[in-house]
Amino acid sequence: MLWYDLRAYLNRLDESGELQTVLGCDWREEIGGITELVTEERGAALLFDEIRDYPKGYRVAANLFNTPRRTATALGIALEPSIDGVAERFARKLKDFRPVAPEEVSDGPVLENVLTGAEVDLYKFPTPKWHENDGGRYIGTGVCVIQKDPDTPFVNSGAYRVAVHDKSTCTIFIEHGKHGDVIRRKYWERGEKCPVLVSVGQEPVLTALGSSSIYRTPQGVSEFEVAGHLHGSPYPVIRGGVTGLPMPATAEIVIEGFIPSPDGDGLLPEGPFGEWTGYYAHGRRPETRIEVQAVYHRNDPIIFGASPTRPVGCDYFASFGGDSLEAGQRLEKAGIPGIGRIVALARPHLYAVAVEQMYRDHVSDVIKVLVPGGDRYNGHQTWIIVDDDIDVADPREVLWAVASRCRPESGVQVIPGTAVWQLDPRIPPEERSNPDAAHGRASYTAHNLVIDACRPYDWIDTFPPVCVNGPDLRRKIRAKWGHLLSR
Ligand SMILES: Cc1cc2nc3c(=O)[nH]c(=O)nc-3n(C[C@H](O)[C@H](O)[C@H](O)COP(=O)(O)O)c2cc1C
Ligand SMILES: [Mn+2]
Repeated sequence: MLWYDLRAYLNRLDESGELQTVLGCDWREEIGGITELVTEERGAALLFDEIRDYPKGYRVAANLFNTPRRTATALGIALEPSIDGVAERFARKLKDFRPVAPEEVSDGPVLENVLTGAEVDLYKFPTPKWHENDGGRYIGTGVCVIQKDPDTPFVNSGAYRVAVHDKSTCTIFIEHGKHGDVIRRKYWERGEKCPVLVSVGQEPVLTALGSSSIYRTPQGVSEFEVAGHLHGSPYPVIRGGVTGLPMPATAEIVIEGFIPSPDGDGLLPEGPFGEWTGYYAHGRRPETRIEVQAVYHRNDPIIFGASPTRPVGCDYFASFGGDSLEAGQRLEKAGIPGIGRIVALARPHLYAVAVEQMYRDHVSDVIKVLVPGGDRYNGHQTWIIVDDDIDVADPREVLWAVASRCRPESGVQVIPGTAVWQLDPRIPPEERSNPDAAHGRASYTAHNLVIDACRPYDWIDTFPPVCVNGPDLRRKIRAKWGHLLSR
C-alpha cells in the first residue's frame, strides 16, 4: 500500500516540514477559523491537539491535500520531472485500471475501541463547528460513507456530509442520484433501513476517491477496487459487527448504523453547512438520519476534516482530475482529436478547455461532446474553449483569450439541460426541493454557458499574430539574462 493509514501520510507531511501542530484550540470557532485562514493562504497542513473539552490525543487534521504537490504525494504520483505533468501521469495510471478486490482481515487498529449500545456517544470526539454559521458539528466532511447494493456485490464509498445530531444520531445529506442515494432507495423500496458505515479519517487514496475530486468512479465499480489499483495491493477491510459492511482496517473512527426511509419520522432538520461552491445554498431543511448502533475508533483518534473555504484557489484536492479528467475521457472516447488540458478554473463548474484546431467544425464537435444537456447533478456549467497556445491553468491567459478572440455574436451559446443538484446557488428558492421517498428531488433546468474563445478556423492563418517573441529567442534571452528574471 502507498499509505498504511492517515498517520503515515501525516508523518510524511511532518518530515517535509509541511505539518503544523496547533495546541489548545476551541472546537466551536477556532479550529474552523484557523483552517479557513491558513487554507486561503495555501499554508501548512494542520493537526489540532489538546482541544478544549477533550482529552489530549483526540485530534483533528485539516488542510491536508490542498496544494498540487500534496495531492500528488497523497496519490503516489511522481513529482518529477515536473509538477505540470502530474495530471497526465495520473490519467495514465487510471487508464491501466484493473479492479483489485479488497481483502478481508480479522483485526486492525480501528478495533482498538468498540462502543455499542448505550456506550455509543458521538460527542466523545472533538468534532469542530467548521464555519461560524454552520447549523451543527460536522464529523463527516472528507468521509467515506460505505454502503452495499442489496442486489449485487457492489460496495460504494462516497463523501456525503454527516452532522452529529445527538449521542447516537447523525444526519446525512446525499444528493439525489448519487451512488449512495441509489443504494439506499433500494432498501427503502423493500421496506428496509439502509445499512451504512461512515469512516472518518482514512488513508488519502480512498479519501480522494470517495469525493470524486480526482476521479469519478462509475456506478457499479467500487472505490475500494480503484483504491486497490492505485495502492498496488488489495485494500484491507474489516466487517462491521452490526451491518457486515467492510470498513478500512486502519480508519481512525467508523460509525455504523442504518438510514431509515424519509417516510414517517425519517427526516431531521439539517444544515446549513458551508458548501464547496462557497455558499450556503442548501440552508436548513429536512434530510435523512443515521441511527448509530456502534462506533469503532483507534486510540487517540484523528478526525479528518475537509471544510470548504472560499473556493478561489482553495480546492480540497488540487483539481487536476475529477470532472476535468472525465470530460477529457469523454472527448477521447468520441474520437475528438487535438484536445489539450482541461482545467476547472472556478467553482462550481467553470472549465477551460484547450484545443488545437484541425478542421472547420472542430470546436463545435468539442462542444457537442462536452455539453450533453443530459440529466446531471452539476447544475449550471460554464465551458471556455481556447486555442492550445493558451495556458488554461492561468486564468489571466484564459480571460485574455475571451477578451481578444471570442466574437460575441457567434462565440457565445446557452444550451439547456436538466439537473437535480441541490447546491447550485442559482436555483430559485421555490425550485429547491426537499427529499421525498417516492419521487426523489425535483429536477430543474440547468444551462451550459459555452464561450468559444478560439480564433476563427476559416481565417486562422491571417488572424493577427500574437506579439511575443518566438520560443527560440525567448530561450536564448532566458539563458543569457536569466538572472534578471524570477522564474
Ligand atoms: C468534502 C466533500 C464533501 C461532500 N459532501 C457531499 C454531500 O454532503 N452530499 C453529496 O451528495 N455529495 C457530497 N460531496 C460530493 C460527493 O462526494 C461526490 O459526488 C462523490 O462522487 C459521491 O460518491 P458517489 O459517486 O459514489 O455517489 C462531497 C465532496 C467532498 C469533497
Ligand atoms: Mn461511487
